[in-house]
Amino acid sequence: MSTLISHLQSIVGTPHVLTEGDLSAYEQDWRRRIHGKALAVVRPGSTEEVAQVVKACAAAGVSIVPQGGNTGMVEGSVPDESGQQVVLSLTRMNAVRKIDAANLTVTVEAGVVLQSLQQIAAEAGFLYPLSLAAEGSCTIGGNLGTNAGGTAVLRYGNTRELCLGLEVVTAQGEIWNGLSGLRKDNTGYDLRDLYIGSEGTLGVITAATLKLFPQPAAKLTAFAAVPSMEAAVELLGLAQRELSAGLTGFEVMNQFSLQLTDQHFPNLRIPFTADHPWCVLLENSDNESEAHARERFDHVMELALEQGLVLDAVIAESVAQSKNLWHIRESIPLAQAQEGLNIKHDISIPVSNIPRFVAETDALIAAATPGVRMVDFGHLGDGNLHYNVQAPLGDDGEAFLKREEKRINTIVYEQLMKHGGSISAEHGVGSLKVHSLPKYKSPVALQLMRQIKQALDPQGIMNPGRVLEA
Ligand code: FAD
Ligand code: 2HG
Ligand code: ZN
Repeated sequence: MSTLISHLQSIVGTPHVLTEGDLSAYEQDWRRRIHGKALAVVRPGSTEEVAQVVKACAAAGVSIVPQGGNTGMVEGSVPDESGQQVVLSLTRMNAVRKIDAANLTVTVEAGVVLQSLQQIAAEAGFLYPLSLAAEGSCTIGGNLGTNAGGTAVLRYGNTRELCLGLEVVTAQGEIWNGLSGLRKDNTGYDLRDLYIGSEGTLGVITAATLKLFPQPAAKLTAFAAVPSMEAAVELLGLAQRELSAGLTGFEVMNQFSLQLTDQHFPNLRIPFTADHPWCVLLENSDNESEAHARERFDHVMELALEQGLVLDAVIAESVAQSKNLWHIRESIPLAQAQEGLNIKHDISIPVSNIPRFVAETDALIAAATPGVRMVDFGHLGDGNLHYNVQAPLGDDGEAFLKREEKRINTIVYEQLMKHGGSISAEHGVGSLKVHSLPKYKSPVALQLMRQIKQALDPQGIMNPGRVLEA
């Protein structure tokens, strides 16, 4: 192994091969559920260096875990405990290669942090719409690797829909330049879409050409209390009809998720937490003006109040207030983390089935594990719930997970199958759900996935044991 380490040092430079000291930022996942041990953390500075690193690892038979901001939620971005895997950190590759204003595209390297890209796009007069609470540290490579969703999917789609081309280093260390920027290209199998969402198991994404959009003239946010999940779904339909493409966010939060956030972040000034079972955050993006946006939003809220879909509502008076409302929603995962280890279910269900799913599953979980606290929130606008389960008050999170995680997962997953859902909406499979996948995905689909893995990574060195069992 020392030969491989010196070879890697000769490729990327000795300071960029980390083998000692505190490597926990690379070896521990964001949720603090697993702590692996890397043979080395390698930080290449160019696509050519990535290709050479992959070739060196392949020759030595050493597997590679690609890593961006390490904010992934499914234990897919950190090494296992063997001390034999190389973490390939892309964060040094953070250049913006090109903005093509007429083509409405930007080409960036994989290590660019999402928030930097949003800012760079805004400075050039455009919108890059992907938005999620980890945007200050997650990277474009990680977003593509997981096909991240976030809060604007109902209008702009997942990361896959935002990507026009990729540059990839294959598992053999070849460079595929597919940075076309074309909106139409029917020249065979879609390799781009294969790599997107493959969680580092097929190759390393080193750069991407992404779509830009015109900035809306105004964005307004409203926060509304609703009497039930049924009402939240009806409100979604009303807002879609009235605002059509202007509706760019529709998030739901249950009472306990807001109480928990209030408890851990008391400065957030959450409107009406205590009295209502559910709250909804709506965002309206308008191409005319703020006054026009407000007029349309007022109209939606008036209709919703008349129809009993909304019990109380505030419409932000300023950009700062809008940001604060978003901040409340985005603080829920952080509040959950502060409360302790918890069971996460990042699930999707046809919107029409969500009220029944939630009512039935809440009851089943309460009967199986009395006292658990449901932290239920998410992107209702695209049918994605974070249907999370916090240990009963006073129960130790780790002990609770050991005791109950499998049982609760089975209840939730069986319910998802009954209601036409998926066990992973936007976070991916990683190693967290890899053993559940065979039970809940079509055997034919799984077999095709295995064949693709075998064809693109015959040596099995790319992030083994993630997505597919090793
Ligand atoms: P990492 O965590 O480093 O890696 C994630 C996966 O991608 C791993 O399997 C890794 O091997 C692979 N990968 C990383 N870089 C590359 C590359 N260059 N080439 C190939 N594979 C690669 N996700 C959502 O979808 N929506 C949300 O709303 C959302 N909110 C979040 C909020 C918080 C507070 C946190 C902590 C996470 C959230 N996430 C969300 C999950 C996470 O932020 C996303 O999955 C994000 O896209 C991961 O980016 P990253 O750079 O941190 O990737
Ligand atoms: C979000 O939407 C993220 O905030 C995280 O996807 C969800 O913590 C979670 O379960
Ligand atoms: Zn989410």
